[in-house]
Amino acid sequence: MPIDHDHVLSLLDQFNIEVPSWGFADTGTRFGKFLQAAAASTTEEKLADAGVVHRFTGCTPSVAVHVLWDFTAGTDPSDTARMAGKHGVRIGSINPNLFQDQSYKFGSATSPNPVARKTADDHVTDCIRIAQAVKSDLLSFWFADGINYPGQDDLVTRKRRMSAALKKWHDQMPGDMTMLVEYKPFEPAFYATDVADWGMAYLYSKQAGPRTKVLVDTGHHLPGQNIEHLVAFLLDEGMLGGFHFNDRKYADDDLTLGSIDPYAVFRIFHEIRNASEVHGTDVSKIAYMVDQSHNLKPKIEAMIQTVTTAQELYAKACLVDRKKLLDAQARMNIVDAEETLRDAFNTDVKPLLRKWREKKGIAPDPMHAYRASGYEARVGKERTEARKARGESSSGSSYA
Ligand code: LRH
Ligand code: MN
Repeated sequence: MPIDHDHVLSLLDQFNIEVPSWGFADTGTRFGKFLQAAAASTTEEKLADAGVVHRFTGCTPSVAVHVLWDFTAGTDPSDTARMAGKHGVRIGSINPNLFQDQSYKFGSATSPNPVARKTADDHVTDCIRIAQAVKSDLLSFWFADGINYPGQDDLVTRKRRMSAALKKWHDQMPGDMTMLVEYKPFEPAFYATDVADWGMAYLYSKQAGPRTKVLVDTGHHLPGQNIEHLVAFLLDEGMLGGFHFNDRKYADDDLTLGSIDPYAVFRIFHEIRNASEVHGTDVSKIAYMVDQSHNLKPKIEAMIQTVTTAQELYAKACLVDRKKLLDAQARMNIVDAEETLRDAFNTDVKPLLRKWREKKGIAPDPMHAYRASGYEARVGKERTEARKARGESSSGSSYA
């Protein structure tokens, strides 16, 4: 099948990926955190690193921020938006933090403790204010809410509290803002999580209001879950809001995209292209975001690797010969149908991406160009000095 390069190049033009501020900071597991000299500690350093990734990849114009990790109480959030602009990026999705406060021991919006529910409500009100100040139109919710033991709390009462809270926050948002509901089967709760799977997130979103969609974090599924199937389902329902991309072998490992199962990511992108090209579904508003913790890899290299891998797998999905696929499906010829996907997946798209980068006026090999820039060594020195000057040994205590 002749490859319509221009078609794929124009689809790549629309394929922007949002990077997480917390992906540039020192992160770890409960067993420890390995520090990197070049790790970002301050919000400005995280935005500077995001700017570097955008400069070398050309497709990461926005940065997801986590309110308690990236905004200091009492400071003007629009300063952060200006800072982002200085580094050639903009503030993307606003992530409320409804899991770190001590009052959230039994949950946030679902907690039997009214103090926790008030803390959560006040925080979300603040997040909506910040979103308006930085001109972000995306509020991205993840709830650690859940219980650890059977009988610990009434699951239905918690469900009703969650519905009421999401409905209130939906109606509180200005009309141009959308909110995403991210589900997760477990961790930190280890018996029941209040937003545990796509079905619960779907219903909570429907009940909250028309500007509420489901966020699929690829690491938030029990082993064996067919993620591209639920993506196809949510898309056809008009309920897919976005993704947190990462990879995993076991649980919410937050490894770099495509490092374990690139074909799985390709299959997700295939369903998105299929929904658009075969079923006419509007896929233009899907928020493609990365959510990873780079505990061992150099953080900016891990992010560049992730973004270029996502571009490659998306370009491959754009190459699926859908006319041939539909014909094989109609003939119920399984092998021919599967081979149309494998042909696309096995196509080397690096030449196409080099052509796309050439058109964008950026280096053909982002990783090579970044390494040649010497950025990591330079900021490693600067930030080690800066941390010393601030009397910090490492890049701070919080998660990111
Ligand atoms: C929870 C999660 C959520 C974030 C956090 C950094 O596991 O995926 O999206 O807020 O990671
Ligand atoms: Mn996530």
